[in-house]
Amino acid sequence: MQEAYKRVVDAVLERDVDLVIHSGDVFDSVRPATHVIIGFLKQTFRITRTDIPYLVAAGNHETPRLRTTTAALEYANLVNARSAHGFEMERCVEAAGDVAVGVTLVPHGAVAGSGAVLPDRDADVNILVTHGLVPQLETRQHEMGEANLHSGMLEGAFDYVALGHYHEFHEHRENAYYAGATERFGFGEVASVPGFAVVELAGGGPPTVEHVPIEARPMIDLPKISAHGLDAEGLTEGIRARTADADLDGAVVRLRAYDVQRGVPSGVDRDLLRDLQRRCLNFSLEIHAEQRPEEADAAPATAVFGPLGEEFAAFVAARRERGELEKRFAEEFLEKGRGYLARATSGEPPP
Ligand SMILES: [Mn+2]
Repeated sequence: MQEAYKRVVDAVLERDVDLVIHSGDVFDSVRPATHVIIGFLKQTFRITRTDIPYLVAAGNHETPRLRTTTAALEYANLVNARSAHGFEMERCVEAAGDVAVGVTLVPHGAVAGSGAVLPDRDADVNILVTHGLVPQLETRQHEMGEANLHSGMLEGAFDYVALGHYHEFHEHRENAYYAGATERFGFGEVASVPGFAVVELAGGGPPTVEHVPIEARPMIDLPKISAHGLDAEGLTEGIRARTADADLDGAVVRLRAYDVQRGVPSGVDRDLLRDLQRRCLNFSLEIHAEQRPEEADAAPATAVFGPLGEEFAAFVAARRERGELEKRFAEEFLEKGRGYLARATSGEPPP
């Protein structure tokens, strides 16, 4: 996130913009790590210290479940950005030269409670910023806790609607766009182009919207392994062959193996996996018992084993052998733990 956001700020400062808008999910949680918050504030201040207004409406990831919890996004206000991160819509008017820009921020927490949202009549130009899925948007990217934006909310006569949540740059209407994410967040997005949008509003006509790509971390989906008849040594060799000549340093890498027999994954060479974990930003080895990718994709991800999964299985097995865990509890514990690890690896939130 850090590098991508810095690149966006670099690119924004190269252009002569009047206003910067973030349409949500600045952070991936209500309580992000301190270095993540500091990185965000440092970069955001590079914009606000030049007196360019910066406005942000919180997304689902950074919105607290309880109204009494403080969202980390509130820190943004300390560097003179304006963040709406609660459960109410917020409005303000910013000056862009001699133009009064009315901005209406409807954060994730206020989406459900907002009826029709109307522009500010006293402003020259009106922008609505909100976060959620628009009706009819066919997307594979479904998340727990996301909000659907009802069409009534988007029908006010705004000059521009800045939408957040969907990770692709996408035109919903001629005046309503998703800017898209600045990073790829999973292998479903291997083909997407991270970036941001530059919007030009002139003369009351439809806005001109340009998607500006930014350099992103390489994401590599290695050719799949068919592990039919392979033992642990054979699978190790398969992994070695796929990774030996690939340029994986600093990349997010996935390698999938199908038709893998029981017991084989635990025998894969650990030094090789450790080395791959070191070289890649993230190396994920997906082990599937199914013979074909389509079957595996249809079934829920139940069998994702990485070094961590093996570690956990070994932990449970050792405690069972020592008699510290009762058989039924150990089985349930192992199954649940594996489920959590698989979901964490796939980036899905827990149920
Ligand atoms: Mn979101």
